[in-house]
Amino acid sequence: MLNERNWIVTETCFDPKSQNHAETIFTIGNGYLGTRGAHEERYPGEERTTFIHGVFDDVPIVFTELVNAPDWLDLTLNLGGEWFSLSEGEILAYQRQLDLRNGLLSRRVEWRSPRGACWHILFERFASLTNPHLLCQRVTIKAFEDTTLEVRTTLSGDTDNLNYKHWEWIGQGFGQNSAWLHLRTRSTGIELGAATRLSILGGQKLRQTAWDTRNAPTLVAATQLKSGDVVEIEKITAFYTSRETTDPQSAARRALESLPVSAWKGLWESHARAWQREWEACDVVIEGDDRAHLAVRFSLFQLLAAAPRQDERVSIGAKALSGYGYRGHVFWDTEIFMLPFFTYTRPEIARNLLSYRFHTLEGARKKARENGFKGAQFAWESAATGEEVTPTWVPHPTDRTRLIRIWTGDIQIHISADVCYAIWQYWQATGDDDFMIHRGAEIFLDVARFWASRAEWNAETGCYEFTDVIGPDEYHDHVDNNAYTNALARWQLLTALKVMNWLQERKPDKAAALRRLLELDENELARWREVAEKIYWKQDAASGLIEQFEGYFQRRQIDLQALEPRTQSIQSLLGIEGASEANILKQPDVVMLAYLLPELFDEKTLRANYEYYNARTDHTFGSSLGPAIHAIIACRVGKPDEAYQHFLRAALADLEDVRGNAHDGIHAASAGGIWQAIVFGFGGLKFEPEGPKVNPCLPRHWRRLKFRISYRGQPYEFDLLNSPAGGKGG
Ligand code: IFM
Repeated sequence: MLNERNWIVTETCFDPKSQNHAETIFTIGNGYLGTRGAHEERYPGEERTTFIHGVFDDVPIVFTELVNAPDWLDLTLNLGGEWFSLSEGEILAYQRQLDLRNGLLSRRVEWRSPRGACWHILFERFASLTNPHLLCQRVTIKAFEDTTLEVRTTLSGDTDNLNYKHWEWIGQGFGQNSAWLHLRTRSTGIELGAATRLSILGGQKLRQTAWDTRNAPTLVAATQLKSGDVVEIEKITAFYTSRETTDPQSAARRALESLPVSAWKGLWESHARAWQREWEACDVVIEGDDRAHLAVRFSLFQLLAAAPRQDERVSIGAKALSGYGYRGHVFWDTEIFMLPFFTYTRPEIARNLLSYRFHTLEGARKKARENGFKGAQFAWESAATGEEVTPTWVPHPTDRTRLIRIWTGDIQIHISADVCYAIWQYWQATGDDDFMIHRGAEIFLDVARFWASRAEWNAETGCYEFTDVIGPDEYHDHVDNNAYTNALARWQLLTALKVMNWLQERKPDKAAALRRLLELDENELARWREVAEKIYWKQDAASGLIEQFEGYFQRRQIDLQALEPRTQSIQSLLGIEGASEANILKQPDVVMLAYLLPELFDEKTLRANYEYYNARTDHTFGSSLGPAIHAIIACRVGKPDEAYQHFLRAALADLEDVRGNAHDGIHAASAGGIWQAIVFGFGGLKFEPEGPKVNPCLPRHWRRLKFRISYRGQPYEFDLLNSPAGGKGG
């Protein structure tokens, strides 16, 4: 059994000012949906939000967004004639806890009402991992006088996305102790069926009624209590959408009808067992650093809670299912930052996430075509169809009369290689030939075709170039020959040729079918090699420095240290233009390349580039994707203390809100990066021909680091003990 140490995230007081941050932290989910940790009763400024994977609808500016589903949390209590609220009366005791072992969110409150009556209330909820359509709530109430209790719950279809409404009403009705609602998204026409059942167990039942308010069917139950009575309220809600079934409304009602009168216990037991199995595959143990240990488990919990287990047509957005940030859009964050965690611990989930890219290939082909290229160009921001959904213009953050042009959707092209990198990594780690044959190869070949058509021949330099791009470092746009993009493009083209050769040998009929489908001939394959071998690449022979893009070394030199202490990013301080003219990076670019393609960096090159770019990166307020990668490379150059500083920036991004933006949702890429920092940084995991090997570089105060992976179908556990002197462990 998993003991309690470093498994529980706790809140000890109710602070309305930080409630949106707390909602993010207390998000629960089951891979089908995610629900922010809003309270059962309502408070001003709250963002009570549930996102269901794949339920997107059109919206101005950001094109499409995940839709806020009907609220399943709503439950108001009338206690002896007074409405329970943390803003009224007196809070005698308060503790909210998220148990990461099983995703149970509980809140224990001792409350004295304005009239002076005392109540003990325990709220509990979980989103079933065994049946992801079921959402469970229980409220246990103890009365200290003879009194009445009334419970109201509304299944409201009137939810919005930050004031934008997506749902239209189709119908509603009532069953035995239950209510149902049938809705449809306005533009995409996705139907949702929701049903909820309310039961009071214990007390002297007085009445149970239903209010047929349009778009807000409400159940009301009342009971009589004696002093000392403990009563349990159980509420189970079911959601289905037309993405899973043709009749979601009946499916939701049937799901409730098949449950016993008291369903919590049975649902809870199978749910808790399912979570235990999840952790058996991936738990990380750190001894000597409780704060980091909890933060790591929190990150893994949030990734697991958002991981689609039954659906291969969805992926995990930049904020997972925990907030409005980036509106549910999928970036390279998934493939490069989150996916390794799944590939090496839950490969079936990694397969689903990669299959999403296969199912959205048509969108990527459309993007390439519309830009005048061949093959498949993946969207920088992707949603249901794979078409580009990056907003083109967004309002200026401080001056509302101005708009800012966002270029990432036009020219941040490295994502197409990143997707292939993740496929390759998955294939190497799992040996899942079936995936490569039926899905991966097609993606690889069509992306190679994109790169070859996008490359521009420069007769003067005798090189193929990629001009006018954005590399990972988004402080600099419209740059030429970004080292990361060029190196990943070369890797992608050469690896696509390897994949083609392998397929020809292993499955000649499939290779022939793909050649026909994509109209690929030998000339085109030969051109891929020619382009790959002549891609622009510049490295200073003496220093080993790789220039991030042409002209980077001439950008205005800024001394980052001289600007400390700061509370803003370099882009906020200098403005968009100012940051672009300067040599400061938002996030690792050459260092990112060193992580993904270590074979390009000998020891001297790695150290030189790490030192150089590390000093010029906006670690604290630049991108949250950066610190975990810097931590890994700091380990590789033998700097565990520096690695630990970087690691903490990533690890505390959500729990301690070090960037001040956790209210928008969790930093899911950073969460995945944290796992990589543990395993590939501090653990020093590498895959040798004989199998996985570690070369640890533990922070001095860590006594022990334990983690598990799965490699080629075999489980491996690494148990690394720090030597008393620190640094290297064994
Ligand atoms: O994908 C990232 C990008 O690297 C930096 N800006 C935020 C995006 C979404 O997380």
